[in-house]
Amino acid sequence: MRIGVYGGTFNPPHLGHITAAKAVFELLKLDRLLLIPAREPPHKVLPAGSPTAGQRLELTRLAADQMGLGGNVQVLDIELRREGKSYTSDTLEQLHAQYPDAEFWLLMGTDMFLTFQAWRDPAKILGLAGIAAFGRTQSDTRELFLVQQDYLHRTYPDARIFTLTLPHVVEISSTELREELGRGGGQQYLPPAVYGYILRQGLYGTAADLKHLTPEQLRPVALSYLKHKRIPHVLGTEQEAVRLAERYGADVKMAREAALLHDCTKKLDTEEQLELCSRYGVELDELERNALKLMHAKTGAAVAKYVFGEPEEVVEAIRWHTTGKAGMSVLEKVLYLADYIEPNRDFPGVEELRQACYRSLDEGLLMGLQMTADEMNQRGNPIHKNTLEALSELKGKNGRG
Ligand code: DGI
Ligand code: FE
Ligand code: FE
Repeated sequence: MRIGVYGGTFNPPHLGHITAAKAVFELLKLDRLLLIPAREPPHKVLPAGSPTAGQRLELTRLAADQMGLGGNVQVLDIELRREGKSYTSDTLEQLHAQYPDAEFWLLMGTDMFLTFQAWRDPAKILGLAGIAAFGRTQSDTRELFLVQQDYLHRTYPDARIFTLTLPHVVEISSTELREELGRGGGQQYLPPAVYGYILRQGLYGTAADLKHLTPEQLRPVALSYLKHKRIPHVLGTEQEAVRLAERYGADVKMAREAALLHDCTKKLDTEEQLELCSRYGVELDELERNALKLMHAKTGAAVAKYVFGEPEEVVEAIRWHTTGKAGMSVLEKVLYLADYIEPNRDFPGVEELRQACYRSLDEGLLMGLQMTADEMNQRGNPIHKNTLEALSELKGKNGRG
């Protein structure tokens, strides 16, 4: 197994790191990539006011998730947990013990490569891993790299060194990026979810008021709560909710905010859901306590209310987006159906459901609720009483009309 090891302070992880790591992953045909945030970099001190270790870990996890390599990229906290300076030689020793048969490649940019002989234990490092050094320009890679590569080969005859030019790698210095973030910029150098997490936590001098975000700020913040694969769904729901709100006269701003936040707790496990319930006083009924998939609507509503100060209409729309209920408002129906028919949804019958939604909101709602009930029956899952009440209310209306 070929494993890439990419260490750094990741303060913050940005598109420069991500594009380089992805390119090396492809070029070296790696099986796995390990991103390892350093606790204390050996060659510099972390600037004052840097995020905590836990925040840098989370930032790196969000960045890793954005690489689209699935489980092939992992973020390890082994350096964050080890006391003192983070030496690569120690880390590689630890990894080698864990994966004795793996072939390790150490990823590094120009600056690190050119100073490699000054690292602690270069001989030990080169015994445990090859170096994959990447430069951003031809001149970096050809001239400077050749001299250094020659030197290392003469000094460490068994060294494996692979140098690559990655012309499409974004040129960014973390120092400048941090300064730009403090001035309200920098967004273009970061994956949206990483930027959103920075805003959410107020890192690097960003001082966004979470209770009064513009849609342009709320969008990345909302994405920072999601797993990579759910991002298109939430953006699709936003689009669809805005469209339905315009058509049926719901408040467009509220529809947008409800859609962006509706699944913000979806990735949490049962224990984390229950923790939010006790923090925000969310009450669950018996079925909800036993169905993880039903909890996220309730906890998502609480986060929208207490973290983002959303108005009650938005909070309620999120609260009922999974089960529906009798007596739904137009905004609640809009979110329920936008979630169901957004452009990325692709299940048998979705086209009929879309057409029904654009003929009449209640016709769509009835069809959607019925589809959920049928599917629950097929899978042998209990149907929530709110869903049943919503259904019988709509059927009653239809019967009378
Ligand atoms: O969060 P999304 O996946 O975007 O969509 P959602 O919030 O509508 O959640 C759908 C999931 O919730 C789906 O896996 C089925 C589950 N669900 C919806 N209604 C019921 C339900 N599960 C049970 N047990 N009972 C229900 O009435
Ligand atoms: Fe949901
Ligand atoms: Fe959803």
